[in-house]
Amino acid sequence: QSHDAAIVVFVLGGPGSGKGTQCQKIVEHFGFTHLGAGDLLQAEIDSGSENGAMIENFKKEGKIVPSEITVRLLQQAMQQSENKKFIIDGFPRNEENRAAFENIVGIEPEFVLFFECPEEVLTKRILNRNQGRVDDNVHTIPKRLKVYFEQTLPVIDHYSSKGKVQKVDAHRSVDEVFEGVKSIFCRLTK
Ligand code: UP5
Repeated sequence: QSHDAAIVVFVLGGPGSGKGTQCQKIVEHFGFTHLGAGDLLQAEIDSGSENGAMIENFKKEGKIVPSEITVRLLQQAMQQSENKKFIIDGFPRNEENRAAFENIVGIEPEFVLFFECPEEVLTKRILNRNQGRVDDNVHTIPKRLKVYFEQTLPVIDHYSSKGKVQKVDAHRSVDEVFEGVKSIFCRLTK
């Protein structure tokens, strides 16, 4: 199955900025298929695959899993889907991720949805979540934030320089954030 006609939107923002929460609402309202890079990696851990233990160690340390693994999972999920419209959440997290996706999958995003949120709010949200994630603790959160600032913000800058970034203030209620998201999707995906 060819993906020449696939539409991809990347969703980026710090850990806890609300990417997953908003992606669920985008699926309901705009008929996209949601591919959470972190969710696909977690499914690999849960399946007990040979890479699972290695992936879990990266996650515990807040480090970015080697691109070939994540890109392969994303590509498989896209090929298995009937849909041609994808929101890819939490990816690309560094320049290497970005280059690997462009080289292997060969698709440029329509645009990049970027959730901006103060660091203290991110930390509070993650600590409040309390769902037993291996990386939601005071040891890993600062590492996740550091990786985000040092490695993911440059990816956002890259797309910004191409005029592709749609920024949303994520420090508001879920519904208020979605109002912003909705107007962007109405404008750019019709
Ligand atoms: N919440 C959400 N919106 C809110 C709002 N507006 N007001 C108040 N509360 C709000 O939300 C986080 C929490 O905040 C929830 O409790 C929610 O109810 C509340 P969520 O929607 O889950 O935010 P999200 O941005 O998705 O947060 P998450 O922690 O999942 O983001 P991460 O980017 O850290 O997680 P991800 O799963 O993408 O990655 C985890 C790890 O996997 C990475 O650290 C890395 O080790 C690895 N990874 C890779 O190596 N490569 C990849 O490509 C992807 C992941």
